[in-house]
Amino acid sequence: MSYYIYPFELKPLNYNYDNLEPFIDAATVCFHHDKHLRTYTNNLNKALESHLTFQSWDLIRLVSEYDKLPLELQKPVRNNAGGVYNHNLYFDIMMPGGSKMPIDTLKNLIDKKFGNYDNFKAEFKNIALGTFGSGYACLVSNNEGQIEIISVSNQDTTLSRSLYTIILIDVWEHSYYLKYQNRRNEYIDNWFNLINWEVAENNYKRITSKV
Ligand code: MN3
Repeated sequence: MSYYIYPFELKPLNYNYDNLEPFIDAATVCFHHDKHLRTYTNNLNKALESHLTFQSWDLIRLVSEYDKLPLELQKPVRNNAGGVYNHNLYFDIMMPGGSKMPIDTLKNLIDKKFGNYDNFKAEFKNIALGTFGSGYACLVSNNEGQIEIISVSNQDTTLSRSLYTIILIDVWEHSYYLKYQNRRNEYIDNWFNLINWEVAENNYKRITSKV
């Protein structure tokens, strides 16, 4: 069992369900991780169960190259490998109480691109609010290490556009509805308090050292 290759295992949280309160409530974290993410994980395993050839593809390859799979596998892999990949990033990028501000390289890049952190937050929030239906807003880097904010729909990932995610927010209703109902706006504002900028910085360094 592994988090990154078949048979996929549910990646545990680095915190307790109630550690993200008051910004995200314990029930939401519990359902989101233990039910929603578990379902994506189980469905991904089910999709690959009878396809021995593709069981050796790791999670990154599955989400990046799903269009090279046999037709009947493309949709289940796109949705479920995407679901596993996006949720692992989402849960990993949060920490109890957050770490307040970007650090080091990302701080400089954000200041350079957006002027300051408040402007960055405003633009990120706009993209998250403007994501129609279900999806994610993502801060990404391209191959040259240049950052931008984009939106992806459903369980699409930034990898299929050769962009690499540094942080992302899940704006599917299941990520906020229990506490915020239709107030996606408030959920986004509060979510900024949970970002672990050290993990973000490490994500960026991993991206730029690899490419
Ligand atoms: Mn979700």
